[in-house]
Amino acid sequence: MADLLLALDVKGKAEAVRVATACTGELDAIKIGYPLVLSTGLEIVKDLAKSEIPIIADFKVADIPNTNSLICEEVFGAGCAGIITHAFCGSDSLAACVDASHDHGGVCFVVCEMSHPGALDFLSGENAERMARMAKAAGADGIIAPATRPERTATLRTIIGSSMKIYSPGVGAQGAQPEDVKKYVDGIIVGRAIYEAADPKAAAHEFRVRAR
Ligand code: O7E
Repeated sequence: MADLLLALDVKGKAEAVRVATACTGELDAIKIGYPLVLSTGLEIVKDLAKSEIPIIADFKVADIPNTNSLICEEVFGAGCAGIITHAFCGSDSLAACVDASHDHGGVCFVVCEMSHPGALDFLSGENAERMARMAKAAGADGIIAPATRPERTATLRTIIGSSMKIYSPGVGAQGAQPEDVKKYVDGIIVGRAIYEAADPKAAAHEFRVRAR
């Protein structure tokens, strides 16, 4: 049984609020990232907060420890409940992000293996497994692992155990189905298949039911 996270990669406040409002009652969290925040500013977090579900900032943080901490301050100061970081900058950068998140009462998720074909160049295999171990050692709240490669997500689950969460993108537009991964993960991340649907609420409802 997995939660449903909407990847709200639309542009502008009006469209973001339209989709989020349409999906009221069908989502467990909303993930915002560069496409939306660069078009609206971080104030969009306050507008989306009316939906009363957690807002997770997908900034795939990847910098030196001090910069990562400063990014976390802004994200949590704006009202986000969580942040998503990369791990490939190393254990000190990752620790800074995890610690700053916890200092602000938030959660930190770590990208380990990505969902797209190009992930096989670097962000997969042994590298992903090392990053999953690093995420666990850093005290992260969870990892990101691909719905498009469920067998890899299953492997990463064995590394992190059951005390950390896995959120999994790739369902819908990238071809994966909720049924492919729901037994390995705590949440599926769905973007285009919901926000581009003629009826986003109906689409969200169907994904939520299928993820259960
Ligand atoms: O393909 P869509 O439209 O369903 O959108 C998927 C979303 O998940 C989109 O925001 C993309 O940036 C994100 N994502 C992936 O698609 N693949 C990954 O490997 C990782 C992410 C992601 O969200 O990383 C942090 C969670």
